[in-house]
Amino acid sequence: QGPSVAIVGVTGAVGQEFLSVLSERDFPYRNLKLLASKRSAGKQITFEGREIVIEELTEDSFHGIDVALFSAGGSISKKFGPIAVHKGSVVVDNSSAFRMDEGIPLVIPEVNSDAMSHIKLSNKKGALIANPNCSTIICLMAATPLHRHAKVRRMVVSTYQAASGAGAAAMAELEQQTREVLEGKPPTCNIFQRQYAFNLFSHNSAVMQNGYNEEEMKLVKETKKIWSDPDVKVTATCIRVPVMRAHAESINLQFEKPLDEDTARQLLRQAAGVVLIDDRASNNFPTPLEVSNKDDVAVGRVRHDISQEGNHGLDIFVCGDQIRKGAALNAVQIAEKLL
Ligand code: 2RA
Repeated sequence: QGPSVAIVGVTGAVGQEFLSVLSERDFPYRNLKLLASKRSAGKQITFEGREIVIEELTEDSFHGIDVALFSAGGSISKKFGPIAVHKGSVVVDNSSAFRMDEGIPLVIPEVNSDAMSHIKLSNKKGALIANPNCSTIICLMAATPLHRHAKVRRMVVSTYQAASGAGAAAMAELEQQTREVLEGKPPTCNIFQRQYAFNLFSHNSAVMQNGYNEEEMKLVKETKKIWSDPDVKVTATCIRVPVMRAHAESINLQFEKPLDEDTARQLLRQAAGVVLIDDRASNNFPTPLEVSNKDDVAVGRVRHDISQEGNHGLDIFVCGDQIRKGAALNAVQIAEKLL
């Protein structure tokens, strides 16, 4: 008798990926409730050979729900997450609403599952677990095995983020603009109010007082929380690039202890959820296309940082599927830890 599961935001890109991942991983749900806005209520979704009717999300949606996977934006999570917890559900929230709250576990299962070890469905008690931001997940999947071995003192991250991070509409607009530009037509700019096709631009999140945007500050703050290391120095520059659904990240690391390239490669080869693609002879390294729709984060360009003294610096390049490991897969892996 597995858990009863609800998906909040089932019509979105991540909501749809929740369904794919639950099915592919044969998650042992007893029943499945699909929740979305009034606009989508009543529509049917074919899942595992049966028709499921989407229900409108209301305060009464969580009776008897053991696990509620949320990906419907921060305001929906803020309003309905606590209601679900009060009804006894364990909420896995993909929004940023609760990530930095004291006492709310922010979890990448391969990295810090101990942060949620006190939460089990058998406790029959509601709780909320936050899914980190996609660019944080993808970065830390690669950086953590190295951090555990040689302790990162400083991390510099440059991200190249896919359209999917801005939602299904942004993916559709990228495709539409690409066609329009190739046909010599003016690009339709509704999502980003600028041409996206054949272009790139600073991440579309708000720029804060310190000149960093919200996406960059998520990487900085979430890394410190997930590593339980408030002193680690992190800086980031997040860029939106014309790629559909996988993020790429260039990561420079400064370690407390020496770490040579070969040891780093060995650690990455052994890391769960990571695949090493690091073939200098054929100039073959991770690409967003090759990790798209896949679970693993790919790491390559592993090299000693020649600008740092001794063996304390390393550069790596990482790609990961933003909708999958960056959101839906990570959340379902958290749910699996509850069983
Ligand atoms: C982005 N990290 O890629 C965000 C998605 N939540 O824009």
